Amino acid sequence: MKKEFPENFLWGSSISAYQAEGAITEDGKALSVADLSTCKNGICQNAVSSDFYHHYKDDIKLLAEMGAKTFRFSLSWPRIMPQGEGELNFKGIEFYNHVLDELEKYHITPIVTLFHYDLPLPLFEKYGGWKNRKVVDLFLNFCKVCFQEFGDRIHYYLTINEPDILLMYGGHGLDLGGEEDFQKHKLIINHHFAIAHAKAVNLCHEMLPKVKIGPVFGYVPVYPRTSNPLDMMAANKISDIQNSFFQELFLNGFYMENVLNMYSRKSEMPIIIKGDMELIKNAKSDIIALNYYKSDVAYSSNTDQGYQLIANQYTKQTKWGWDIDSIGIRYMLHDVYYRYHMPILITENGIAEIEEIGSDSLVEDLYRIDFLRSHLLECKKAIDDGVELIGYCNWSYLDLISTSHGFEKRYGLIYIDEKNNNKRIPKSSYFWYKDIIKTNGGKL
Ligand code: BGP
Repeated sequence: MKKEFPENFLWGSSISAYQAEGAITEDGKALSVADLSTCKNGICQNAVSSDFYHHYKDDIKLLAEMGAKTFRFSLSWPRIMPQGEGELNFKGIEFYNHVLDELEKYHITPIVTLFHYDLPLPLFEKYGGWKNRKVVDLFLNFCKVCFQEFGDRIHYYLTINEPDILLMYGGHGLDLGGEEDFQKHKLIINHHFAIAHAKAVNLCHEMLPKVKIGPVFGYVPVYPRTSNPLDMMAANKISDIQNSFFQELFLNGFYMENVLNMYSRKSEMPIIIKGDMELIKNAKSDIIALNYYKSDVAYSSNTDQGYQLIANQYTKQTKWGWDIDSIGIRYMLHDVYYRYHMPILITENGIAEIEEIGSDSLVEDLYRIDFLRSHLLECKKAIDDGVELIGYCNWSYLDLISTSHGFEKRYGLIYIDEKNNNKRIPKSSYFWYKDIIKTNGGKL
């Protein structure tokens, strides 16, 4: 018999603090490095962003009306601890307690990321950011405060959002010291992420034994262009670099030497102190969170070493050149589940467009419905194949600041009309998703 979505499947939607909250210097919050990186040509859209900080009650009400079972958001370190260390900002803590109150009111399970790119700026100014091992301990202090303050009101914690994408593409304030500095230190930064992750997992298990915690990867499947064995090797190599390297490190405490070698010309090697690898290996995550947007195609430029990416002739692309590949999500689920055998949460999946409200005050985002439907159908097939997928959150719940293109690149189920006091306008996809949740995927 075909397996369906389980009855307690966590249907939900996702945002992150710096991309949605706004209020970047309000009620005691300090700036984060991410706040600076999204300011372009002097325009800081993130100062207001989707203004979730002031609209959270209405937003969560709409979320409940959609039937959501879960909400994935992140805690802003500089809102809770403005200097990144030392004094707490009680207004910040109060804000997240209010968010949790609203979620509890509607029986919505919180899934919370502890670090979604927004390192407090003072920690960059004082210590140079994540390249300094001291920041690992400061992050752990921040986690301790969160575990103390919010405890098991939060059912799932995620440690660091997409260390893989951060390392591969930089930005998000990691490069405030300049591109060269980032390239040089990227493996050191990544090692610090892995230690920070492991310590947060252990601390969570110690302080909150009932709560689940795990990493978040941004997984990009890589296909070979042809059946030429060299193309397959090229695809494997790129997948090792952008996927396996991180999963093996964070989940198994193992460094893939082929990838380290590849970096060795441009980057310093990670500084591994005695006990580090045991620490990472022994910190057992409970869940794996995966973000999925697209796949890539690789080919070999005819030597065993050279490899490149090329457009996929079988898929369409988004305006921003990302391959739209629903089967890729099933490929990812199989690959990760049958390698690590742990429950999986999809914490991001979605498509962006440049959108405006129609004259009838509607946003008919049929392409988003197509995208979400086709991806969810593949998730269902993966469940039928035995993958333990326990939840799915689309990216994003609200229109918010894209990491690369500000408000121009919209992902939300809800349109934010920034010209009209940030009015919330549910798009067609909101109502479609509501029906899907109501029927537990039956209407896909
Ligand atoms: C992921 C990030 C999100 C989100 C998404 C879309 O990597 O976790 O924060 O922004 O990508 O990317 P973009 O905003 O660049 O389109």
